[in-house]
Amino acid sequence: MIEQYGWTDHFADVFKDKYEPSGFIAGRLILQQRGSYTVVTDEGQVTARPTGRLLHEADDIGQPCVGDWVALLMDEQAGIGTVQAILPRKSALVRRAIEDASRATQIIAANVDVAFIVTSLNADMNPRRVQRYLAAVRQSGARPVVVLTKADLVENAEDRIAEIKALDSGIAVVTVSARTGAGLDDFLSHVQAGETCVLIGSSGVGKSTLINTLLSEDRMVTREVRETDDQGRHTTSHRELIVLPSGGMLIDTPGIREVGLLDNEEGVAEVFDDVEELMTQCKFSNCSHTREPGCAVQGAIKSGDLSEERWTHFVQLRLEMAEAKDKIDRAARDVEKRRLAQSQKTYRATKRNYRGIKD
Ligand SMILES: Nc1nc2c(ncn2[C@@H]2O[C@H](COP(=O)(O)OP(=O)(O)OP(=O)(O)O)[C@@H](O)[C@H]2O)c(=O)[nH]1
Ligand SMILES: [Mg+2]
Ligand SMILES: [Zn+2]
Repeated sequence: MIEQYGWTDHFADVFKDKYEPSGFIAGRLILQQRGSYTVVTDEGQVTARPTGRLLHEADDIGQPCVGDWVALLMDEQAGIGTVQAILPRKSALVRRAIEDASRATQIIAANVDVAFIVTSLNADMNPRRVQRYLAAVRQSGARPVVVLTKADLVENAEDRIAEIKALDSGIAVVTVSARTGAGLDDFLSHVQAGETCVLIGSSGVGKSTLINTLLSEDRMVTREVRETDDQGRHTTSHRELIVLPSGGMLIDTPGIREVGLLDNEEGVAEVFDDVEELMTQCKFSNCSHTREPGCAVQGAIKSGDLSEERWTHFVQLRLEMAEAKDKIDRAARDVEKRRLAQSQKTYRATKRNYRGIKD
């Protein structure tokens, strides 16, 4: 059963080693709603909740999210499961809102192979935003594919398609219309059996409609965009993984609310659990992982357990994250400065008025 959901030897090995001995069962989180999850296991679908401990640990790895492989403990009588642990993720779409950089990591989807960046060919299209999504997806090592929807609504799509293609030479761009069925085969060619794909993009671009069309049923709720400004209405509020008849999987997500949220804080980040684990095993706690004796990182590179490439990637990513954080701190300071300046101005003005009255 769970093979259908992308269970691989890799996860099976990890599970057998670490979780099976405790009597846990394996499952994939396929539906995430407020406070409760649906997990598919070999015995069928069960409702599950995370343990308090897991929620507590969520600061570091984020809470269990759609796409996660988890270890469950079943309460057979109640027919409910508790999520005891999250299996190490292969990849994760990470979101951190710019205004709360300190808050816990939020994961949009886990163990994703392909990220479809969905934008409609009419009003929503914004090449700069697509570029930001692309940069973020590229960092992760997940494959980005740009999906241009509502082809039936525009006359001359060619220019717009060219504009997107010009952003990045190797980029895959698919043009579809759920209305006419154009481009659906092209889209499906990117959804390999056994692979997990996620649809991301603004509200109203047609993510859920695309899934319904591929399933030939109204599985997802969809809603008209606002006529006045063509904006979506935030119809989808949960994250859900769907298996297509072809064997590939698609995760539907709620439209991203804030335009430009992706600027520097939202992206698909590869998860480097293994590297982080290694770094805790160095002889010296302040190891710089360059030439110290007993450095577990350099040791693993030498023995071939860790590729030089992956390490460099990790170091780069950490640097970028530090830079992004600096930027946020600077922005916060600027806001504070402006606020101060403003209140001083008000203060001076009141003082003047006060004097004016008195004099
Ligand atoms: N003409 C046309 N309309 C489309 C197409 N695809 C979707 N729509 C319409 O666009 C509107 C919004 O579609 P949804 O699928 O709800 O959009 P969504 O991306 O899931 O939006 P959120 O769930 O809010 O993030 C609906 O009225 C759809 O019928 C298309 O290919 N052509
Ligand atoms: Mg939707
Ligand atoms: Zn080290």
